[in-house]
Amino acid sequence: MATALSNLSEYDADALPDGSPYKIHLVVSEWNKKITEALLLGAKTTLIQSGVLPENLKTWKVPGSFELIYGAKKAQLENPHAVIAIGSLIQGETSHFDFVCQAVSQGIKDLNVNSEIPVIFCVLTDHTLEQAQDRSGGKHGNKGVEAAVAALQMADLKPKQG
Ligand code: DLZ
Repeated sequence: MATALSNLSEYDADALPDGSPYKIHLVVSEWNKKITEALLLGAKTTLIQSGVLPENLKTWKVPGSFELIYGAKKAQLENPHAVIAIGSLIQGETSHFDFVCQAVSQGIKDLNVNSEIPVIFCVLTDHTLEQAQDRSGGKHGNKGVEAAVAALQMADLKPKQG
């Protein structure tokens, strides 16, 4: 998972599924809002460039990353083809960060296990604000772009012959 000095957000647009049939919901945490808004912009821009119709995108705002689980569960009830959960957790002085990281990753994993609608994990878990900036439009790219690519791939998931 090392990202040392690499931008992982580049993708081959020609290899992506056409987004025009798909409805995608984005659930966004308001904590570290500058970071999550940058991730949201990266995700929405990529989805629209891939053919998703603006009227087929819906955005839900939740107070913090911990609430992404409930927000994504509510979004699933509207039957989109995929949900993207966007958050930014930045380590503080206590172990709160570890508990919330653990809860959010497990909670979103559980939604994927228990529902037919994929939930994409676009939650930054950084030690510093600078690391978060590097991954939300900085030197390591924009993880919102990568989440949008994953959402389209999962919305379009089907087996290949052989
Ligand atoms: C309380 C809290 C703290 C300290 N840090 C963050 C953070 O870095 N990123 C984030 O998304 N949310 C944080 N929160 C808020 C919790 O996710 C949650 O909203 C509250 O504990 C209320 O349930």
